[in-house]
Formats: sequence, C-alpha cells, structure tokens
Amino acid sequence: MKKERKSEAYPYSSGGWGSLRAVAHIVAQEKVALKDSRILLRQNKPDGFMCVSCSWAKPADPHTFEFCESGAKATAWDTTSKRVTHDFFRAHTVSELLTWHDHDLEEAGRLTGPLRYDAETDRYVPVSWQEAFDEIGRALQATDPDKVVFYTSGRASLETSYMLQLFARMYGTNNLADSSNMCHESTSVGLTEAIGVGVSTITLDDFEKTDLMFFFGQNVGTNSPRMLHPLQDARERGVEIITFNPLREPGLISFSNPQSPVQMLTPDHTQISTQYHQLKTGGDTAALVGLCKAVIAADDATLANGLPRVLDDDFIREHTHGFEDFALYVRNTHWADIERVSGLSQIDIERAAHAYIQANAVIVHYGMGLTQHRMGVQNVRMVCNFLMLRGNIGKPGAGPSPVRGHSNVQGQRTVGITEKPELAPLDRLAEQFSFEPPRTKGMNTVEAFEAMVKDEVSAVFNLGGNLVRSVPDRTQTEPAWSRLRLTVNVATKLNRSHLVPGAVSFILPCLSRIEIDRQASGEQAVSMEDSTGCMHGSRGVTEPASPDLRSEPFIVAGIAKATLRDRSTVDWDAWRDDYSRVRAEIAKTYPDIFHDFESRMWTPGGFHRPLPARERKWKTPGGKAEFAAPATLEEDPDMSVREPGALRLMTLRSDSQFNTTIYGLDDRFRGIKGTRMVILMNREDMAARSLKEGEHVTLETIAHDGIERRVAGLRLVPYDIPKGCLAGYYPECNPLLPLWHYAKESKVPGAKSIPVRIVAQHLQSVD
Ligand SMILES: Nc1nc2c(c(=O)[nH]1)N[C@H]1C(S)=C(S)[C@@H](COP(=O)(O)OP(=O)(O)OC[C@H]3O[C@@H](n4cnc5c(=O)[nH]c(N)nc54)[C@H](O)[C@@H]3O)O[C@H]1N2
Ligand SMILES: Nc1nc2c(c(=O)[nH]1)N[C@H]1C(S)=C(S)[C@@H](COP(=O)(O)OP(=O)(O)OC[C@H]3O[C@@H](n4cnc5c(=O)[nH]c(N)nc54)[C@H](O)[C@@H]3O)O[C@H]1N2
Ligand SMILES: [Mo]
Repeated sequence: MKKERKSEAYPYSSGGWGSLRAVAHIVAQEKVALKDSRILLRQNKPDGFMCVSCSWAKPADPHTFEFCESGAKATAWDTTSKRVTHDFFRAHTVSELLTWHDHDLEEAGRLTGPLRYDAETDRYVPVSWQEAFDEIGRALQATDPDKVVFYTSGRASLETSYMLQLFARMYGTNNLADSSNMCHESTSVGLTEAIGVGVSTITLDDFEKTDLMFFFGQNVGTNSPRMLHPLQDARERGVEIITFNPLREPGLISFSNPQSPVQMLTPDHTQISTQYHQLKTGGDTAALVGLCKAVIAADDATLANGLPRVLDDDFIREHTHGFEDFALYVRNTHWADIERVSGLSQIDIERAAHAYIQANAVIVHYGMGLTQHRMGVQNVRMVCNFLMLRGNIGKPGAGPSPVRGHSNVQGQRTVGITEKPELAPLDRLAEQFSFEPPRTKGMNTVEAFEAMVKDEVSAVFNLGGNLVRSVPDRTQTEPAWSRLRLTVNVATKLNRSHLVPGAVSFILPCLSRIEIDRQASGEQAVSMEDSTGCMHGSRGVTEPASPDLRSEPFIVAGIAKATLRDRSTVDWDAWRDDYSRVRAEIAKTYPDIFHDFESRMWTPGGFHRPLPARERKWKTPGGKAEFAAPATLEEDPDMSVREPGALRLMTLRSDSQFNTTIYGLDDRFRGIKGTRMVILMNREDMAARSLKEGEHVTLETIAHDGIERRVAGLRLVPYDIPKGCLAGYYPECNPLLPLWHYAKESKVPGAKSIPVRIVAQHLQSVD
C-alpha cells in the first residue's frame, strides 16, 4: 500500500519524534537513572514485566522496544528517583497538601513507608506495618461488612485480586467495586446479553486476517499506542480503517513509527483512518442504526435482483434471535432522524456501509466514547447488531473489540472482583475454602458513592484508586469520603483521596509491578490478563523504591489475617510468602481458564482464556446471539429537557495523563499547552454566543435536581468539533458530572455526555 504524505492540517501524527522527545523529557524530569532507563527493554517481554499503563495485548514476538510513549512515561513515573519521606510530612500538613495540584502531589515522588493520619497535628505520621494491620483489622471487625466497600483499580494482579475478593467475601460482603464500573461495565453487560461473554472476542492474530476495522470512540494514539503497530501492519496490507469520533484525533489520523528508521527520517507516515466521520457525541446508536439500515437496504436490492445476499442469512438463522424485530425497527427509522441525532449525512453513512459490505471479516474497536453514556449499553448492543448482520462474530479476523483501560482490569473481574454474586463462583469458593459466602448483591462504584453521600458507608479499602477525583459529582462525593470512619489507601504515590482522610486513615505504600518482589520463598512473579483475553506472567526488574514498601499480596494478606483471625481457613502467611500457592487456588476455582497456570503463564504472547463466542457457542439464556432493537435513537434521556443553547460536554484524556495521574499540562496531540483548564468548542457555536478565543468561561450542568454544579476558569479553545458538543479534561470537569447521570443497566457514569450551559466569566461576575 502506498504511504500518504503528512497532511498540512494535522502536523502531529502520533508516534514520531514528538513521542521520543516526550519520553526523553519525562525520563529527565523524574531523574530516572540511566541504567534504569534500560529497564524499558524488559517491558512487555515474556521474561520481563508487564507495563503498568494500558491493557493492550503483548505479542509473542515482541519488538526490541515493546513499549510506547505512554508506557515509557508510566515506567518513568514509577521508577522516579524522587521520594516522599517522613520529612515531607513533617514539612507539610494535610490541609496544605490539599491545595496542591494533582500533578505536584504525585510528582513529589514515591511513598516510602506506611502512614497513619494524626488529626491533632493534621499530618500523616509513620506507623509500623503490624500496627496498621492490627488497627485496620480491629476496626473492620467492629463494622457491619455491608457498610464496607472494597475498591480495586484495574492494575492489581490476578493474585492480589483473587485474594482480595476472597477476603471480602469471608469478611461478609460482595461490595467489590472496581474501576471497570466507571469504564467498560457497559461492555460487560451489553456483550454478555448479546453474545454470552463480556469481553473482546478478538486476539492479535485477527489483525492479520481482517479486511476492515472500525473505531468508535477510542483514542488509540493516546490511550493504547502499542496497538498502532498491528494497525500499521494491517494498513500496509490495504486494510481500511473507518473512524467515528467527534474529534479528529491525530492518533487516529496518522502514525510515524518511532521504531522505523525510514519513517523517522522522512516525512512519511502511515495514514490510519481511511474514512473519518465526525459524529455528534452520543450519536453512535443513530450512526449504527444508519449503517444497519444501509446494509439491509443493500440486501433488499440484491434479493430483488437475484444476486448473492448481503446479509449472512445462514448465520442469522442458525445463530441468532430477534433479527426480525431489529430489522423492522431499522426499516421504520427515518434517515432524517438518523442524520439529526448523529450529525452525519446519509451519504457518509452509506459510504461506510458500502465498505462494510465489501469486507468479509470486520473488527469493531471501541472505547469510552461508546460506553460512558446514558445509553452506553445500547451502544454496545448496536455494535453487536451491526457485526451480526454479516456474521462478523466468531470467525477469523472479525468481532467486537472493546479496548480495555487499566493493565489488569479485565483480569480482576475474571478472578472474582464483582459485586454481582451471580458472576462469582460462590459455590466453588464455599467448597474450596469451607465458608458461606454472602449471596446478596454488593455495591458497585456508583452505588457505593450514592450510599456514601447518604452516610450509609463506614469504611473504604481503596486499592490503587484516586476515587475523590475519578468519580462524578466531586462537590458531593469528596465531603462524603471525608465523613467515613475508616479509609485505607494502598498506593504508590500521594493523591487527593489521601488528603480528605476519614476519621481513621492509612496510606499503605506498595511496590510497583516494575520492582523486584522478595518474599520468604524468594522472588515472586504475578500475572495479568490483557485486552484480548491472554494471561501473562510478570517479574519485577528494579530495586524497590524503599525497603519499607510491601507488595499488594502482602498487604491484603496482612489485613485479611488481622481481620478474619480464626474465622478463615486460609493460611494467609503461606500465600504471602509464595504466590504460586495463590495461583494453585485460582486454578482450582477456574480450571477451564487456569489449568497448569504456573507453567503456562510464561507462554510468549500469553495463554488464551476459552471464549465460547469465538467458537460461535452462545452462553446466553436463549443459547443464541441476540439482536436488540434500541429503545431510542436519542442518546440521552436528560437532553430531552431541552434548553436553548444547551451543549453536551465530553470529558477526555490527554497524552500527558494516566487517568487521575497527571504527568504534565500539555496535550501534544491536540496542540494544547500549559493548562488543562480548557474547553474545546466549535467556532460557529462560539460566534453565536459572541465568545472569543482565549476567553475564560464557566460551565454549569443542566440538571433539575436542586444541586448547583459549576466549573469556572475554563479557557476557550476553538476546535474542529461538531456543533453542540464541547470537550474538556477528566478529572478537572468531574464536578459537572451528576452521580445519577449513568447508563441505567451498567451504572457507568455518562462522562461523555454531560448536559451543560456555558456562562461567560464576565457575565457570571455581573450575576
Ligand atoms: N495515556 C493514557 N493511556 C490510557 C489512559 C490514560 O488516562 N492515559 N487511561 C486508560 C483507561 S483506564 C482507559 S478506560 C482507556 C480509555 O481510552 P479511550 O477509550 O480512548 O477513552 P477517552 O480518552 O476517554 O476517549 C475516547 C474517545 O472517545 C471520543 N468520544 C467522546 N464522545 C464520543 C461519542 O459520543 N461517540 C464516539 N464515537 N466517540 C466519542 C473522544 O473524542 C475520544 O477520542 O485508556 C487507558 N489508557
Ligand atoms: N469524567 C470522567 N471520569 C472518569 C473517566 C472519564 O473518562 N471521565 N474515566 C473513568 C475510568 S475509565 C476509570 S478506569 C477511572 C479510574 O479511576 P481510579 O481507579 O480511581 O484512578 P487512577 O487514576 O487510575 O489511580 C491513580 C492512583 O493509583 C495509584 N497507583 C499507581 N500504581 C499503583 C499500583 O501499582 N498499586 C496501587 N495499589 N496503587 C497504584 C497511585 O497512587 C495513583 O494516585 O476513572 C473514571 N472517571
Ligand atoms: Mo478505564
């Protein structure tokens, strides 16, 4: 395939020199020792450590440099030579630290030893590990287990996650909330309903067999850059890529491979998207209905003319339910409505549908642009409907590809982190460990905060999250967090959630996965599952940032032992000393997935978990894949409370952040420098409101619930974004996101469709 030259309008192809400069900058900023920067060569290698950044697949035959700009930054962030010592806390009270920027808190360096909040001096003070475990154990014993929430952010290894879910259930609760609840839970619900598995059905091999790929609402260049390599290879085979995204994301437009000397030394690059459709945020159901409508119309035409069918009639008949109702809905939907809601023209949608019809094997990649909506689950169902029309599930080179976030977010769910009792193998756990697990549903992340706001939660065990920043409605949720009786934070770096301590609060600093984990039986390894359902082993390679750090399994075991005492049949000390014992238990609980775990975890490329949908076995109640007609084309029921001038805000990530971890204030790809307090807005929308570039505005949420939500001091940046849509950064804009503004079926917050009005700052001060 011919490579196209750099386009004038988009000077920032992803990768390239900009990416290398960004890596060099952060390595210098974090004062990473030169010998340590060599650890990047062990990143994502079969005998090395699995990147702490995203969850993209790790190939069996890795590149020499199997890392990307984001992964290198994440590694530099963890291996920094900066330290937060006891002197740091002697110098700064918690109230003072609360005024620091998120960036500065983490930039202070790695935490070095366990700490307990001292309300009298308003400081964190050192505590011994055993004292911490004993006090937490006593506090948990004295608390109603239903009022305790165990949150896991998606980095925790399979071993840690399995231990934590077992501890929580032995303690007496299914309150196992996690980051997936704010992320791909719409996938877990939607895909399970449609095809009987809640995860991607594709693997890396499918990139070599596909004819066409779609991207809906996933920003590959920023959030999963290693995926650009197989995409580039596919493009070079002539595979088309069609993107639906409100923003023209440079990473979805072109890529210069920093590992290709030719691309680095010439202005050449690989064009990524061959069609780019800038739909309105929340317009995906409408766009997908349009695509299906065009496919069904094309099928009607072939039938009328006696030509080969466009629909995969055999697949639909043999493998699916509900096609007739779905087709009726699609036929009855008018193009005018599709165009209005999606913001795209019929001609453009038909152009994409035409490419779809020509292709034999199609993958749909998608991310937060689909899941973080009020209708997020419906969006996922629409992806399945679209793929099923031409049998694009369960055949080589085809399938839905939810691109996961955190490096083990998929895996932690596989080994039992879930608040839904029906998703955990409770009977097996009961038998294996001789206890009676709780059978009632626990709280997910949103439910936990709904309860917290009502003072119905007493304690949170926070494994690796920064919840007061990542959850919606900060002005409600942050005060609720500080009213908790107990907060236990297992973390590598200081974050804001540590600085609004509950009555009793601990920071328990842990090893990063990059560090060597020495226990009584020797150096330990851990494991994780990537976005394509492959399990990998991971070994730390650097010396720990401090001798007083402990591993996550060590900490979970310590607290479990102190809390459960003789109520538990588990020898927590033995598990702590040798993680292979934990893996042996995982393999007993889930033999289909984890048999011979210990040896298979080092398989180059990982070992696959069995995925029935890949073999066209449908683990749905009806035993078939299910079509589902959407309930509505309108993306957001709240926007039906129309207000003239209402806008829809999506909250996004930049390449200088990993979720609430802010590496820097620039967004290299989107050309924004020095601040994250910006709002991207359509020029015509600005002109209609007499707003000027660079002007500061306040956003207010349109919600009729008596709560005022506003964020002030946002600088306006004119941007190529559809009319009616705005974009800002997460987590800065989280105070605007109402806690109730979530997808009904999955409770994933609608972070990509917040109804807002814009108030110019000068107008506001007159108020
Ligand atoms: N460098 C870096 N990597 C990361 C992360 C990070 O913060 N930084 N976070 C990790 C995590 S936990 C996750 S979940 C993933 C997130 O990765 P993504 O799924 O890519 O998430 P976002 O960056 O939130 O934005 C997704 C894209 O959706 C588009 N979008 C917004 N609204 C809509 C819509 O209504 N329809 C469509 N079609 N598109 C829309 C936006 O323009 C944006 O390009 O990345 C992971 N990797
Ligand atoms: N408005 C809006 N809100 C969102 C989103 C959005 O797009 N828009 N995205 C949502 C999504 S997809 C997600 S996944 C959540 C993420 O939300 P969280 O899970 O709450 O947050 P993270 O920012 O991933 O966690 C950051 C902290 O992890 C700790 N940490 C880093 N490494 C380790 C480790 O190895 N072990 C431990 N124990 N701790 C570690 C560090 O101390 C750091 O401060 O946010 C959600 N919130
Ligand atoms: Mo995520």
